[in-house]
Amino acid sequence: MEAEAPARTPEREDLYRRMAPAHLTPLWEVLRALITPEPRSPVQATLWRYGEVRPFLLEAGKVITAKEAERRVLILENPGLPGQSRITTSLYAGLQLILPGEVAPAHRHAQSALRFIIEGSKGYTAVDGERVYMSPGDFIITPSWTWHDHGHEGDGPMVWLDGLDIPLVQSLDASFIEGYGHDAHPVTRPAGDTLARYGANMLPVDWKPSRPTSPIFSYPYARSREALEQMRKTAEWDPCHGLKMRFVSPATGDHAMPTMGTFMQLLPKGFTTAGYRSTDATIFTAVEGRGRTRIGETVLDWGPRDVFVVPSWARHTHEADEDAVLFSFSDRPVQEKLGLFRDDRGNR
Ligand code: 1HN
Repeated sequence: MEAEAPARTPEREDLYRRMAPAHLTPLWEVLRALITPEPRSPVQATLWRYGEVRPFLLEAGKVITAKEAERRVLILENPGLPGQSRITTSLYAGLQLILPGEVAPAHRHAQSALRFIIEGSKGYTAVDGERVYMSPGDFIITPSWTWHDHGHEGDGPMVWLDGLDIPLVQSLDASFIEGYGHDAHPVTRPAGDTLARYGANMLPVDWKPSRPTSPIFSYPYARSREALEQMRKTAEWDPCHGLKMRFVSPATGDHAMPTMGTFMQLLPKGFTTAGYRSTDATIFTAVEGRGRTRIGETVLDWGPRDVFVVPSWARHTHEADEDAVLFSFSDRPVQEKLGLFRDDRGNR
């Protein structure tokens, strides 16, 4: 392929001008921008410090109720994609606040949502009539087109990180949303029913999955953390990831959600990962520990509850100053299913 676009001669310019009203445009003028030799992302490596965001969230809690807002969320908008409500090209992220006694009314949408709990307890999300109580470090799923409302029966603010596949659905023009018409969907199952039914290494004998999302919608931190703690005893550290696990559906072994891959990793104190890059831009939040992530010239110093994003195909390393636990999510399941996912463990 030629390194530069063909020259624009007066004859060619005249042709382009005359074809434009017919909704025609020459490929050779745009080919190099359309198909790049490797990913060229507008996404910028960015960190949101929880200490900086939290006061704005609490202030938002004073100026609007969860009910009026529908969802009281501050969007984590990537500075490379201003005004687009995206944290990466394909994903949306925000920090949601619910205060004691509030409700976020029931609705359902085509977009899938994940919640990763940052602060507070005794808040719940109800999915199709089953309440799941949420605590810090828990990973919660709201599958596509399921009714969901949130409430808070505890004291103090409750905050979680929302991840949704909004831009992905937008790019496919496949968005639907519907209000339930009442604040809460009726409670139809006791809290804990789903985790017992599908999350105890057993499945109901003749049960078959009816949707591409995990039947479990709560992955409590106590269980994930305990697994990491047990596994560290063998000290089988991956040079690029430390000890990194993928959340899965117990029904299929596939990613827990069809559009978003979710991960939890342990980096022991003093560990520095080898350079790694992959085509899935990834959103991280630290649950425990402090450290930093180097992405080219950029250094992101993180601590508990901070959120940061690593762009597609950006080589990076993580360093842990203390035992650190990172939760992360990306569009990896989509890329894998479409045969697009690539990663590179080289250190150049
Ligand atoms: C939504 O339904 C939630 O259910 C959070 O908590 C964020 C952002 C855009 C559209 C719907 C929620 C959302 C959202």
